[in-house]
Amino acid sequence: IEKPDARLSIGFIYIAFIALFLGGLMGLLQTLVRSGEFTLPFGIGYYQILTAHGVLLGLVLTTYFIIGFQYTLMSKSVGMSEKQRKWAWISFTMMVIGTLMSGTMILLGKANVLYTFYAPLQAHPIFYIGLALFVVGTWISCFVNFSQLRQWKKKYPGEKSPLMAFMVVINMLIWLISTLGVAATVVLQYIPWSLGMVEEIDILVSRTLFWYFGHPLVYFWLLPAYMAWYTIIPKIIGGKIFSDSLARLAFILFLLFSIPVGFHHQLTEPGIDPFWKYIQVVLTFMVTIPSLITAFSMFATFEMTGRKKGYTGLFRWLKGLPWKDVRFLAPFIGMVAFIPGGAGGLINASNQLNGVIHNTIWVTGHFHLTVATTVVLTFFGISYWLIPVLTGRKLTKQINKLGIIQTFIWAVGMTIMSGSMHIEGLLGAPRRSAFSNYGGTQQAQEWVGYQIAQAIGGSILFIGILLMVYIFIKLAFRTPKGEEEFPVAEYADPTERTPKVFENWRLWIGIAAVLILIAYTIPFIDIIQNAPPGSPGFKWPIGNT
Ligand code: HAS
Repeated sequence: IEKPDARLSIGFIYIAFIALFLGGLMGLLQTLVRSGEFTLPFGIGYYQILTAHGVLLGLVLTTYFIIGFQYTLMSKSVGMSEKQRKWAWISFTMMVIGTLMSGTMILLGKANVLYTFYAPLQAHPIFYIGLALFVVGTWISCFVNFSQLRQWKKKYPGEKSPLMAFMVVINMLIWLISTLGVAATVVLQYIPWSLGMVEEIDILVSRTLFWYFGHPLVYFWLLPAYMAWYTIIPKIIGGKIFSDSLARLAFILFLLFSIPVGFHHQLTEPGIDPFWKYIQVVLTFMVTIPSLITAFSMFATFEMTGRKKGYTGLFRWLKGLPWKDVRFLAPFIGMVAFIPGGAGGLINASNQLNGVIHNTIWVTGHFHLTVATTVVLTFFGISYWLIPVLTGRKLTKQINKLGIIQTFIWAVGMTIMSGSMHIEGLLGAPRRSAFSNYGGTQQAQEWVGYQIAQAIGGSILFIGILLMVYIFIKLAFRTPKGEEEFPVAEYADPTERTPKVFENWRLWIGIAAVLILIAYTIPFIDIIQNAPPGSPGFKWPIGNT
């Protein structure tokens, strides 16, 4: 890709790795505090570091890595004009200013509101204003990506868009549609409330608007990993893309079903009619289908590649995969983690089982498998070739070896930490709480061993983070100059005809909008109209004054 495009992407990736280091440090401190063996110095609060950990890793690392990576995919597949690049830098600048504003408030202890930041927790207005600026910055990137594909389409009328660009546009559509919810709650509820312009805030409205965004957010994290699985991994293993149509279908299903499902985070909340929770749970099970399609496609690609290399038998073809290549190994371990991670998601989404795990540390275990292993290990896997491509360097054998060690450290640390979180959650331990012996109750005694295991897992993971940051510095500034391969896979069947309807954007955006309206309109009106008398009312600027 062109040098100015590389500079843009690496700008985003730098911020992502700074966030990885700082956020990882906060994570280490947090598991140590929860073990009961360590107290934070200088009056630093538990919720201050928990917020910093969640925001830095869940929001900053992910968003910056994703947008930077997606720009690279767009530059490679459809190109970027001067004007688009200028707007992309404007987007970057706004995001950075917003991040610095919100981040400063967190560090000052004036925004101890966790990464989900919904009411009744309240932060300093600058935290919310920074957040709004950050979101608007990301919207500019959405429109830059849309215009990149539109420009390509104009140049090649009637041709099928490149798969990478198609996937990026879907992901940015999900982001754009879902962040409308979070922007609404920040601008209409939190900013006026935190500035003291209104005294009250409707908590259920704020949580509903948050989760309207919060669930699609997890797919915004996941889809770039899927982009790499579908379009890059086949090339790395010496294979080909199993099916273009199936890949596009999976992404379209995410666009349709990832948004109207936020209620599965609110199953225990009063004030939402159970019928609408039921509808959204059904839609949640629909959104697992594209992941099952992806699992099928990956297995198919792996098996076809192994057999092509001459390996036979039921599973002997696994031997044909390049286990010593970290560009494959790290994402592969991520895929394996998604088998229990996804199964945990199905448990969470089932109403009765949700009653067992909700607000326990099981949920924290779930998302450390999904986002912190499946997604993050794939992002690490991408970094081994992406950073040298962007900085004009080579991935050396030594870094490859260190990468393999890093992957194992991550897998071991996460198995210990996430595994003990799952079990401790089933024993009833709450999430998001500092260490307590709960008045010496018998039940809390049972949790202690698991909390120590989490501190051990967390410490191993921190070593993994330090090693990854070292690898990043090597790849960005130290390894020998050269041309690293940008792996782009070909199709197994180049004559495959992808249905034209897959590129009918109006149709898919229209269906997505209809599904959102069905899932949210009536319950939202209910929420606003039926606030019980005396409950903190939603008074301004919309609501039942
Ligand atoms: Fe989740 C809570 C349901 C997926 C992240 N989730 C969370 C939270 C986060 C999160 C951050 O229904 C906590 C939010 C908070 O702070 O409160 N989740 C699901 C469901 C799925 C799911 C149904 N989650 C994810 C992904 C995430 C993520 C992905 C991040 C990236 N989640 C929930 C629910 C809650 C929840 C409830 C609320 C709980 C509560 O009460 O608070 C599904 O999308 C999962 C579908 C996935 C599969 C797996 C497919 C497997 C694949 C791997 C194939 C492997 C291969 C390797 C090819 C069905 C694709 C080959 C291997 C060999 C061995 C050869």
